[in-house]
Amino acid sequence: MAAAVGGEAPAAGPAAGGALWAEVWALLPGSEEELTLALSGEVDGCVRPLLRRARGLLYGAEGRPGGEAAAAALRRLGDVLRDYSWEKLNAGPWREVSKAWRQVYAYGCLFGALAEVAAGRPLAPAVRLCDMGLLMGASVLDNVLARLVRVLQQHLPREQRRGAAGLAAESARTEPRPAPAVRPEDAVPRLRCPSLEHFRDNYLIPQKPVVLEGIMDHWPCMRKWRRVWDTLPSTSSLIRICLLGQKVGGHFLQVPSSSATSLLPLLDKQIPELKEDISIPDYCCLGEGEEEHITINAWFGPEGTISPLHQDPQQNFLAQVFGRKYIRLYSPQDSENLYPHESQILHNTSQVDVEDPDLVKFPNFRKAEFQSCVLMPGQVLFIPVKYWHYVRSLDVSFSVSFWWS
Ligand SMILES: O=C(O)CCC(=O)C(=O)O
Repeated sequence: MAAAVGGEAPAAGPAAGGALWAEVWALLPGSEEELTLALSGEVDGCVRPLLRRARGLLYGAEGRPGGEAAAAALRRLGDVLRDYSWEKLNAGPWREVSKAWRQVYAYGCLFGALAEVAAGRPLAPAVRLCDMGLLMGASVLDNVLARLVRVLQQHLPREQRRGAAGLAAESARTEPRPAPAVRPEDAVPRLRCPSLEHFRDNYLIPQKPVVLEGIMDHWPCMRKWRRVWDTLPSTSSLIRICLLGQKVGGHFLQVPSSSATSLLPLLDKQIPELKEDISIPDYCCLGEGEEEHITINAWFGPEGTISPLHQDPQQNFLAQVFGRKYIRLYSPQDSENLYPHESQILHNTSQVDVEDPDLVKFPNFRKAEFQSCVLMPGQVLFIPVKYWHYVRSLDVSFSVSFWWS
């Protein structure tokens, strides 16, 4: 099989800008054989031939793939690989998605992005593909997507390069929408650094929500939040994170939070530095589960992002790092007034639009009693297991949740 002649970058597309393509090419293995396409597990039989065909197009039959036609074919193969693996990524709970399918998705993004660059197209779509691969895929070729996006970023026009920090600053300039009124009688109680015993006896055992204050003040991320924005590989990562489940109307999740797209494994994969900047709340030691079984998730969103009313099978500490969130809580005892979806996969999600309920369709919703709060930076909300929660970001927001048992 072909290798790049004399170490030169094969001209995957005649339109590819020489310097950029050479930089991109340097990120890839030097020969077709070295790009092993290794996957961590089984995938459907049709996938490996598709991967091999894409790799063949990239390196070409004689070290010089067929220009525009090859780039177009590579692009189509990238689309097919992404579409095919996307189905697998969304077929069930995120934690059950196999790494091999996430690698296939990452390869689909890689081939798609390379095809864009090879064809000399504008770079923003290639950056977006890298971001999607980083978010939803698993690392391939020594995290080539992270390296590729860094190179592409440098070649983006300046106005598209402003970075997530710029986006945050931009949003801070606009007037935030007022928070919904929280009636004192419905407000979730607030406590400052309660003792373990006090929390256990008054909130954990009776399964009552509470907002805890003063327990995350020492987290380095509270000081370094700007770095959090900056560690994202590109502006579009942030946008993609927000768009993953977001409808035009602003709903973040189309699926319950225990399903695929809501659980972004950001802390491990995308911004591992962040994990060092947070701490597991001490109160988790009151649970019976091991610390390594605590699931930590990061939640980004622009103002208006909504997590529809849903429940989760574990206790939750939702820690607000920056931005504010309006949160409504309903007891599991009210479940029948909340009209959960009937399908198995959405049975933990309510059909009711909490802030604009259709009371003709869902008349018993008015019987459901709720508590609410505006979660502020530095506050941690305890959401007991199976407690229904609805969340709307009032600003660009970043929170970390800890699911524990
Ligand atoms: O913050 C959000 O938007 C959702 C959080 C959530 O649903 C959870 O932590 O389980």
